[in-house]
Amino acid sequence: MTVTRRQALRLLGVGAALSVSGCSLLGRTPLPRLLASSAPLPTPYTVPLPLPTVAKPHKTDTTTDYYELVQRTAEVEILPGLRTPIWGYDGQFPGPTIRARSGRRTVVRVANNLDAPTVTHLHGGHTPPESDGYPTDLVQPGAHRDYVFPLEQRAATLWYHDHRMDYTGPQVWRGLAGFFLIDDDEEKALPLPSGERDVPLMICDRSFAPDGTMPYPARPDGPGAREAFMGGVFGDVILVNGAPWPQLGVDRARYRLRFLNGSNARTYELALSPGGKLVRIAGDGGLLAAPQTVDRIRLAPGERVEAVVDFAAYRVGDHVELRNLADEGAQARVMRFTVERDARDDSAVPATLSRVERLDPDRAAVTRDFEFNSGTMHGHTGWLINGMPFDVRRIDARPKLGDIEIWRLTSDVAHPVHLHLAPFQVLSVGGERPSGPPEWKDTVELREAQTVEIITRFTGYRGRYVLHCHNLEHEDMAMMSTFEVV
Ligand SMILES: [Cu+2]
Repeated sequence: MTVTRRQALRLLGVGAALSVSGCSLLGRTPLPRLLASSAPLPTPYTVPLPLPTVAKPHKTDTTTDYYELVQRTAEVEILPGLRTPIWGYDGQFPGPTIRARSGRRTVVRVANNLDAPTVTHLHGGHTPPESDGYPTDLVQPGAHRDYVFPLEQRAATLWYHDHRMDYTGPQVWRGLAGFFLIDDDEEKALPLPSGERDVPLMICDRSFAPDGTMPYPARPDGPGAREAFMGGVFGDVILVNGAPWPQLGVDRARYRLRFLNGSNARTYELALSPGGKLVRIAGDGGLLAAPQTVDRIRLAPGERVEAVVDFAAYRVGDHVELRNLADEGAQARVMRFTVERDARDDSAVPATLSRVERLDPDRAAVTRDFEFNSGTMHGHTGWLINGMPFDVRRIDARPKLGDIEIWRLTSDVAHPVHLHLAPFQVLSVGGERPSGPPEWKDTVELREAQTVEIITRFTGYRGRYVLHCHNLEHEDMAMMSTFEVV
């Protein structure tokens, strides 16, 4: 990987700033601040995998389903025998799963019973601007807001989570996140595993104090303290659907696993042990054109991948571990499946899943550059886009409704970049075209000192949206930019 002189100088500049807190970049990703748990932790693979409850609409009519979620504090048992205070949609972590239908309007009333303002964003939603969760569209304590989702989009695994300006990291850490699954006729017609064999898996890391609380580091307001946040906040316990290193008993049959990386900052590289195939069928933006058999899946914060695993490849009694190859020790463990019984399986993974249009770069109206770098803001170090911190008074791009555009994203260190409103396709990574057919995404990982070109078409709605880093501490440290579709 080549690092330009400019990038090298920039990295050295950051290194100098970080040396204040005893860290040094030396051209590498900033050292993560791993919060060590001091609570007693369970033996991995002893806690059963919980499944989030499925929300029920309180009203439906010919066009619309109406839901209501109440954001409130609750105490839940995450570590056996300890009570952990959380902030949750309906007091749950993860929040209730919303199962919605493509093209069917879905209205979610979010009532805020917390003592802090919130913002809710439907990640992956093709949503009008007033319901997209712009970071300053606050719902104050005691108030509520109706988020209207037309869902004129294909089937996909989406999720909703807090998006409050400067506070998304701590508010998601406390539990404000849940699944939002969209289906459609095309997907329903496929013989993919369904029902109990369609399993959403929200993976995130947290740390625990002896009393069971999940402390988030104090806000880094002073110089020095802020630098400790530069890499993002990392926990040492891997949770799946809110349970530490859980285990799930499975049939000898195919399962559709919907992986979501709901971590603040941690990237995973998922693989099965003692080996096994993952058949990728969908990404952030729904079904791929054709399944791809892989032996590992990399997942940066905010990204989703759906994979089918056929547990008939194992014997009854076998344990199949889901490992994280990106880490070692306890953080290399994610969860474990235990193959419990033979069972009938009528599912299949068809050779053709969907049709995915390829956006043509020759039709792009404009190419824009966005550089994701650290820099100085308000006298201390922060994360910037094109040298500027997030400022709600500034619009950084004005794409025209209906236009295709190429956005060239360049990083200093690794950043998972998320674009609201417009799903995109990756055109190139480090100058190379990705192999395989195009797929729709909404979050893409920029590795260290890398340029990724994405191509997108702005459809549906005019208005103000954001592009930002989905490392939530980077986002809170101003790595966000407003664009307005005109
Ligand atoms: Cu970042």
